[in-house]
Amino acid sequence: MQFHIREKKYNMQKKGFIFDLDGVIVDTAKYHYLAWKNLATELGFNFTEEQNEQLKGVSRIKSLEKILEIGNISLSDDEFTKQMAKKNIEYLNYIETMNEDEILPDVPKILNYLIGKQQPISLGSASKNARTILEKVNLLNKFDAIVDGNDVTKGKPNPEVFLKASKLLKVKPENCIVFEDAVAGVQAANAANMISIGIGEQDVLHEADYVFNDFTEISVEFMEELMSRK
Ligand code: B16
Ligand code: MG
Repeated sequence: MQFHIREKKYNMQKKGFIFDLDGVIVDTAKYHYLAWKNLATELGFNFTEEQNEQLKGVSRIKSLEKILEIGNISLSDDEFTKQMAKKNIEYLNYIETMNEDEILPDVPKILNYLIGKQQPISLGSASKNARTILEKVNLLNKFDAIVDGNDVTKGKPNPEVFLKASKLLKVKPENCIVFEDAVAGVQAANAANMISIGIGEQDVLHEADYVFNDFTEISVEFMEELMSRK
């Protein structure tokens, strides 16, 4: 992205930029997968990388429900809670080793660009570990607001997470732009009446207003155009 060119062509407005975490800022899906896979193995069934795709953007509770469905296993409430806690401990062990090298391409560039343009920025993640991860990769201070799995009662595709972010940023939902890698997240952004930008494959994220493979494909002109919309 070449952010130094073309100054002041557009009349910029204040928008709210909301970033999902896993799959947009960092690739923690691989760590979720390893931890869930080990849990499945212990329970006696296989859990594939393909099946893991269904868990993107989905809360921890819903993830375990889906996995148990795949393995055709039912657990008592107590055992369910125990397994979820165990998975999270293992996941946190993987997170422990994370550093700035794991930030996805051009993410710092786009965050710094938006900060330079005084655009409000929020996180909008389903993860209860979001703050820990942002600290690990040294990005926590880039955000004006953080909304994560600890702040919501309804998971994506419910728009609660993004509506809370818009409130904290003091920007109306229709003036917010969401970057999401999950189908459920794109649906949540659309339900919130926000502009949805899918990060990933067009085929998968076809419900998004725009789709890019990653941030290296997003031009300064595109960002300026978004900010100049009435
Ligand atoms: P945790 P996102 C989501 O993060 C992940 O995509 C999803 O796979 C995970 O189950 C969920 O967070 C909950 O994570 O167990 O850390 O609370 O994509 O919404 O940033
Ligand atoms: Mg995600």
